[in-house]
Amino acid sequence: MRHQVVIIGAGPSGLLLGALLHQAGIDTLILERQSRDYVLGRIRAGVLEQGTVGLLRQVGCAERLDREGLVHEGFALNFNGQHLRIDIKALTGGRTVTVYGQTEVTRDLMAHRAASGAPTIYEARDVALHDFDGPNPRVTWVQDGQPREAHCDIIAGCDGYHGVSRASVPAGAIETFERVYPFGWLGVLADVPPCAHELIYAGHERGFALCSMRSNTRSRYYVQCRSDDEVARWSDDMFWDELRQRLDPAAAEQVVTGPSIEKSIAPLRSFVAEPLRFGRLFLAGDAAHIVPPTGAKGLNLAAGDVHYLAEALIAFYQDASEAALDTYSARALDRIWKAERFSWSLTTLLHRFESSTPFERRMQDAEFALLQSSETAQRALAEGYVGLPY
Ligand code: RFL
Ligand code: PHB
Repeated sequence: MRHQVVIIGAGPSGLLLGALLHQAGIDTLILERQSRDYVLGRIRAGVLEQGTVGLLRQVGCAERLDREGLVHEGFALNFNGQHLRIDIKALTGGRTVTVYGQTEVTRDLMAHRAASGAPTIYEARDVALHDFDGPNPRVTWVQDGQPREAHCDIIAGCDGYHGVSRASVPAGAIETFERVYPFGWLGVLADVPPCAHELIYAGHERGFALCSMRSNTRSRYYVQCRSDDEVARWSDDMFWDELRQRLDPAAAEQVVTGPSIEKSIAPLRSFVAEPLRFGRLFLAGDAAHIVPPTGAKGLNLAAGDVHYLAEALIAFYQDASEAALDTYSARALDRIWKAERFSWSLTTLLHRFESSTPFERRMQDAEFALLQSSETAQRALAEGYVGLPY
């Protein structure tokens, strides 16, 4: 079996890369460890930057997104009961974000790939990467109990934080940077109307809370919890009580409660691996970096990486030159580090750190006060939120 590019992972990074390369006539194989249903069962991101929406349109995979996605022109910050709306559209010269779940993006990309006839193998076990330090890499895996092998020119590691791609790089060739936050997010999905038309990010003595949504009838809420917390400890009633306590009274009053249809805890982490290229292996998306979800950057950063990587691979095949491949890592990392800074700073502003000193709490207060009084500070926040251009 031979393919030009073997992509490891059928999350948003792998599927979007597959779509961009297919459009350019480049033949790809996607290998995914999980089943299709398992991948679609993970509830994750909800906010898409314009650049991400643009890429989905470019590959012809935005029909439902354009119909069902909710365009947001602003979001709210609640800070110890004070309310501040960030008018992202006015502050960024007309840019907006779109609320459309990662599950739906993935579902649309899966259907698009199936219709294109390009191959995806789900439940590919024991995926292993070989010989990527030379021009003829190979990938092996086990399918229905049988060993399989594919030869290729390029391996794209789009297999998330726990994937095999980054783990296959010799330790001396890679440098990693990491901060693990001492808390997580407990998320609840419920078929109730959202408490507000726009997202609310709340910083409170009791901890952070976020009011988000998937549609006008489905809400997604989060509260900061202990990192060692367990979902089983949280009844729905406890969750709704805790959420309302952390919001300003006007927002709390609007919260419509109902049975949760999903409840999970996500740890918070900042992580970057450098570089993103190892011979003929390229990392993209969560395989290369993690941001805490506070800035809604993870999926959008993945889309940015994939944009740069697709451009470089298309140039590689068109010009028979590695020049564009040589610059992928530096181009992507420049944008990645800025998004890391943004996500870290919003996380630091809005969460309660048990270890924080009185001085550090006053710094959080001062940061919020600056946002309240300075349009320049608001603009910097809005620019980070809508995402940097590619
Ligand atoms: P994924 O989605 O993890 O997909 C990787 C895929 O690779 C497969 N895989 C393997 N396949 C073959 N062999 C192996 N050995 C393999 N190991 C793993 C996995 O099964 C999987 O299918 O990574 P990708 O594609 O890079 O996409 C990244 C995004 O999923 C992630 O950044 C976002 O979900 C982060 N995120 C958010 N991002 C946003 O842009 N906006 C948001 O609003 C937002 N909210 C969130 C989030 C992440 C969250 N959690 C749960 C971490 C909210 C939460 C709660
Ligand atoms: C979500 O809707 O899941 C969501 C929205 C914004 C974030 C993180 C998660 O910053």
